[in-house]
Amino acid sequence: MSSPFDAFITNDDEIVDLLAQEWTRQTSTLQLIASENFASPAVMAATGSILTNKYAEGYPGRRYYGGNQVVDEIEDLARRRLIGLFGADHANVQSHSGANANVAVYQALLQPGDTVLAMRLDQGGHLTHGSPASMTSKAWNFVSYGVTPRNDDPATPGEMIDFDNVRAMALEHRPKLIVAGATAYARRIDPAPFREIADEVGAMLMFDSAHVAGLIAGGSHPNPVPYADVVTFTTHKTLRGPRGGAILCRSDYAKAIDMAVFPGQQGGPLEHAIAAKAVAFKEASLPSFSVYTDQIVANAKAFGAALAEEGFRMVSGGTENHMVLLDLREFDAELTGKVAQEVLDRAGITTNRNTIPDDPRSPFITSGLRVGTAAETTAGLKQDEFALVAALMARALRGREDDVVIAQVRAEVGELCSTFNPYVTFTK
Ligand code: DSN
Repeated sequence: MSSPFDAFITNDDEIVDLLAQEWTRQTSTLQLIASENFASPAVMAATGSILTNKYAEGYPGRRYYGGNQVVDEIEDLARRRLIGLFGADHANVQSHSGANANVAVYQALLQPGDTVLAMRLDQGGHLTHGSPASMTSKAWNFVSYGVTPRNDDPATPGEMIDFDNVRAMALEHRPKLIVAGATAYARRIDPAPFREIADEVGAMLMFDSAHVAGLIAGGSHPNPVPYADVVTFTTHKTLRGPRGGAILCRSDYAKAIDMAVFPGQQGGPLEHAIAAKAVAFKEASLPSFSVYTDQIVANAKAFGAALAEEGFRMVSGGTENHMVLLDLREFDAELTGKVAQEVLDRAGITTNRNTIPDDPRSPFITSGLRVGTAAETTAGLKQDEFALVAALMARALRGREDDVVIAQVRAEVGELCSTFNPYVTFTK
């Protein structure tokens, strides 16, 4: 079957063919990558709109090119809708990605060499939180905090953000900026203790809400805007918009943030993506979006519980957001994240390997697997279906040497996907 969205590409057989292949992949396999989602046809239509043809360097009312009367209204609408969704004094919707948004904030608020305290990548943080592989660690002096040690007592689970460590590091290093937020952390991140620690040491606070932005918009997670000086996020994860980033900040920082994004970091903004962001912000303001985000969280809980029943260990013993971070070693000491990801790919279940706290294996191999429920919740899966997916994952991984087992799981995945097609769900 070919996608209805490629009907306009009539003169490029190679791309039409590849789009058809990707349509088949997306609609016949399960998408469990925690940072992915299915944007609505309205979001995709805006992304593919005539706005891709317009140059608009600058900001509404202050452009370096003519002909931006309509574009100004579009970008203003996106900014107003974003502020309406989360609060905040000022919005910048031009960042091409979450990574760009983070770097723009550092550029706006810091001098080269200033100290920043953020979560370490191998404890759940992001590359732009000062990983040695990222330019952020070369331009600024990052020091890091992590999670508490593993504790298998469900009453006092470990592997949670270690606020004693955050405070101790802040007191020792006196950072100019503290970064809250993570990419591989299944627990709710409370912004209040971060604000307290930032105030104690006179630091600014940035909350990177890339993963949970949709959960915040839907009211399923606490809003960091009242606590943080700056909030960054991506628009394409739980927020279910086009690929991109955005920044919210207090008015004191508005000018510096805008200058850092353009002309500091980027050239012409992607106004087609900005129009699509505006569409997504409107969708996220509807009551049905809260129902959706509550379902994401309920699905993750059910998914985690079913995976635990199958013998997987959930890092931190549970989940409170859209993701489950699995330690594979309890399930099978020999099974690496890399192999698990490859086996599940063969079975039609798309995941990503991930390091877990204190992982003895390299980031390329890993002992962990990260799964998320945002995309397949969009497709309509509920708790019972996620329990079935957990069983299918366990079967595929136990039978990974047996092609017949993999083929059987692949067939059952295909059956599930034929009932829950995200693109059909949207048009119902
Ligand atoms: N790549 C994103 C994720 O998967 O979490 C972070 O940038």
